[in-house]
Amino acid sequence: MKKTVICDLLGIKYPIIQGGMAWVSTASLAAAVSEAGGLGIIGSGHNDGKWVREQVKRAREITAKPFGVNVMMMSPFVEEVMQVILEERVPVITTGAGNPAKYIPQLKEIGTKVIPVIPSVALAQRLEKAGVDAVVAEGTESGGHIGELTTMTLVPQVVDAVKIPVIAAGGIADGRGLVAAFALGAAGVQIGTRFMCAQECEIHDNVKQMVLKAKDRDTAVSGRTTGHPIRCLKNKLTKLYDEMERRCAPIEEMEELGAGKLRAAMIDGNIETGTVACGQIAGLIKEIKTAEEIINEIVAGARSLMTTLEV
Ligand code: TUI
Repeated sequence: MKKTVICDLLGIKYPIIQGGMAWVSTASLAAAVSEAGGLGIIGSGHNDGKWVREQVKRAREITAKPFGVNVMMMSPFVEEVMQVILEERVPVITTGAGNPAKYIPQLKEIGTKVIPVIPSVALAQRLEKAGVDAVVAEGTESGGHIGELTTMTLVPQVVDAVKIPVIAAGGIADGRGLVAAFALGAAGVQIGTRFMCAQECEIHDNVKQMVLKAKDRDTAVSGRTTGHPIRCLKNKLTKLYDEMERRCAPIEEMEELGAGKLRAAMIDGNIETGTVACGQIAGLIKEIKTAEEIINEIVAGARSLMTTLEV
């Protein structure tokens, strides 16, 4: 498999990063992905510093390989999560839903690589100036909190606008997606939805089965009117959001409705009334496999495609 600058930067075998999904990417999944040669990421979501420290310790019991933590910048616990990352000397962080610029100097001081997830060229350029090591350019095909541009349009524009490595995300789940990302100029991929169906992923089985059953048009975006759009599998909750958006319900009412719903889906298995954050590529995922099988399949698929295409 093609070694890229991302492999050297992060000390990994394959340029495959697992998305740091709130309530989904616990130590079990992250460590399994890292063991298999990718970069596993613990998704801190709205969890506190204590939870993050426990997950980091659990991951270190399973693997000696590098792994990262995703920091959700809208979380009320950002400060303490960053503190734990510094104390535990986590080698890599990704960030979502905001701008991590003010934390960069401290993180760089201890050698932590900082890789923000960005939805636009302007933010990629701003963060390059602030000193980040790479960016994840995430298209609107992704699950969870999303931007507007597609992966196909965002990735090459970011690649042309910055000098740091760009990792493509959004709509990628197999070897074809990895090769397509290389063709767009990316040095690697971040994959979320596919890893929801990894054996080591600790989410409720109801969610895994819902992803396996999903077809191409089964996701919906809720909350465009609130300024925090989120892509999920369609269910009773997304229908309720649609109805609220049509009648221009107050933003506070919609945000209140969303509170605690991601946990309700991912942990408790409430797939009709919870937030089943999921990307548009769900329709491609047909089986539960181990993280190692998923990574090996992506790498083998990309390898044979690159030979056929002579790239
Ligand atoms: O962060 C994500 N995806 C997420 S976070 C999440 S947790 C959640 N839980 C309940 C409701 C809502 C969210 C679920 N999924 N992806 C990375 C991402 N970051 N996508 C878009 C962005 C982004 C958006 C704006 C990054 C930066 C940004 O800029 C803000 C600024 O300060 O300029």
